[in-house]
Amino acid sequence: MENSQREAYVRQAQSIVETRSSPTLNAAVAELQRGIGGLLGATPPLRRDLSDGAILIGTPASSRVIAGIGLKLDGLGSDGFLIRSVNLSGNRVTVIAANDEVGVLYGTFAFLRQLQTHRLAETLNIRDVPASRLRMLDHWDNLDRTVERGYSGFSLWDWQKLPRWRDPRYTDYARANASIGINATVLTNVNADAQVLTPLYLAKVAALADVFRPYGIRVFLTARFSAPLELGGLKTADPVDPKVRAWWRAKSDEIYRIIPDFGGFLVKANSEGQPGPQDYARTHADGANMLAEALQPHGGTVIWRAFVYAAKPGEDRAKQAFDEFRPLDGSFRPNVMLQVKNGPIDFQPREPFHPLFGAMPRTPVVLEAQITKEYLGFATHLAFLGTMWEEVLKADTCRPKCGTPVADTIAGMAGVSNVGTDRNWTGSQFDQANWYAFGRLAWDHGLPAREAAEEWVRMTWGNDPKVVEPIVGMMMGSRQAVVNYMTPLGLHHLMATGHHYGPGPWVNNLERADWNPTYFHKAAKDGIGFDRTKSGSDAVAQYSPRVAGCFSNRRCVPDDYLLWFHHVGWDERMRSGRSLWGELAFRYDDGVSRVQEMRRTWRALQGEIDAERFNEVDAFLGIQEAEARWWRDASLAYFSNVSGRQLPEGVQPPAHSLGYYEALTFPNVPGH
Ligand code: BDP
Repeated sequence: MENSQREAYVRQAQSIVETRSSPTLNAAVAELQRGIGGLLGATPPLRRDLSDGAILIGTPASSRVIAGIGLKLDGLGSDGFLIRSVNLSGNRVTVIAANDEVGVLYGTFAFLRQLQTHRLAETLNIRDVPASRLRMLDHWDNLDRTVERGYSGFSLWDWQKLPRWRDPRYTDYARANASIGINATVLTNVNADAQVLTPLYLAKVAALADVFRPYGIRVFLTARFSAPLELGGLKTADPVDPKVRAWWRAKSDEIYRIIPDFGGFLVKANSEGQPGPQDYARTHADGANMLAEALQPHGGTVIWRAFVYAAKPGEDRAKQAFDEFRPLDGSFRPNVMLQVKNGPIDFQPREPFHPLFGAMPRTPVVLEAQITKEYLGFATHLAFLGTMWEEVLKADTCRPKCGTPVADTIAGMAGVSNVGTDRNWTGSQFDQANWYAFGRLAWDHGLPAREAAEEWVRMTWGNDPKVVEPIVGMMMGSRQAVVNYMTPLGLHHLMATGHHYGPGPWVNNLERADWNPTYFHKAAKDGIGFDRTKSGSDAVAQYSPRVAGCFSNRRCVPDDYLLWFHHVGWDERMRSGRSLWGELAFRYDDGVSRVQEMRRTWRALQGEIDAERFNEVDAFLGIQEAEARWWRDASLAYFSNVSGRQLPEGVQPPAHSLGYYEALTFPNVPGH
């Protein structure tokens, strides 16, 4: 930072005035002191009285000055905040004010962000209110500390040492989350273990809740639907059985005695082996409402997942959640939310938006995104997901009318966490950006992904344009690179079995037909792609007529979704003028080239970035390039074989035979 700028900032940060101490306000003061001290080299002291250059923080209840200066706090809710430069008895003061203390904490982090990104204006006039009330991380953490789809070490929650030992990382985790507005955390895996609901574990959960509370983060747990059998010794978990209902009521009462601000339960039911109400011929609404009734007296929420498998055999996988839940709209209790994945299949590199968005007007819907990169090459592949989430948030549902983007249909966002015990928290330097961008977009659904990327780059790698521009550029193109080398043109679910590491387009031997890559791509002699129009599964009909009309129409459907919705002949012409086969090969090549380009861009930054992080990213990009080639080569070898076509002219042949790729095994990759 230039000296003149630093001096100007120091003048705006001379002291901190907090007139009432509380855990949350104290946390805000500590952030300001640490942040300003670290960034400007001068730690502002905490004072009782205002003087020039003071930062006054608080709520109308905590500060008489804030109550008296006529700030317009209505409309800010509990989480929104104002940051204002004001003149108070001749002193220039920065006020960070909110209705609730947590809003003050959010404002504090916003102030620090401005400072750290060198964008702090001399006269501040910021008003910020979150778009959604629920901004949540879902941990897929098991009680043995393994993490399902975790690529960053073990679970942070050290159950054995809790509740007595509160690892300082719990506080840092809460700080990081609060800095981006995350206000809820589900500690346990959706593939749930009922043990977490026992007194032994609840005491441990309570200790975590205590650490998180000052940072505005409420704790949720996953509830295993069969817990009344496993813990309560009942003979059934049938949601209409009075004993079962009484068990859940007593369990909720017990939890709230220990954790008074407990958030509620997240439930995966009747999906991938998880028990649920359908085991007793009841509906998802029966199950959710039973839990909701138990939580309701305490203000808790049930978050019910829509990621289910339909009972109807043979139904298109993409249609199952909609068919199950759409008819239930209006039958959930008010404290039930429905958590819907961004797309109708399963966290693929690209999916069209889930047709349930906008289709459940009487149910609060939470958008579920996957921050951990299960289907995007794990932690070593650089894929900035802000662009993916921006794409889905902006998608026009045309429900109830066109001009209604997904963002306007949701009541919250949940991100499957990528956080673990690795020193860098997320398994790679760049995966921190996905945690960051998730929080920022959950707070502000309209925030451009580029802006989230730039903020993060400035705070992580530096403010020099020599660094900012190339890195933001890499990030912005990175997800499309992955799409192109894995699943171009709307292809999906081509990953190898179980662990989902690497290509497996040939796999056709799984227990359920709709787990097989061959089911999803339907490649054959005549062409490739899943016909989801009227002539096929008619999944398009789940969208509003306008959206369905476009997706069904070859002239309207974007290339990005072509093979998601259509079965297309290998020789058919594409918008580019190439044949489909030519276009596929072109895209696979393009995916690899984009990674090579990222590598070159990164290499050119040598010397601008500390050696340790530079080398790690450089090595990871090397892994990504090799694996992008592997994806490209294996996919082209396979599709060339099923189509019976030679590679298009000028396309480099795969390094190995198809048999070679099919025979590869990976005993060492993280699995479930
Ligand atoms: C799939 C994952 C699986 C999860 C499941 C889910 O492969 O591990 O349990 O999603 O979301 O993508 O429940």
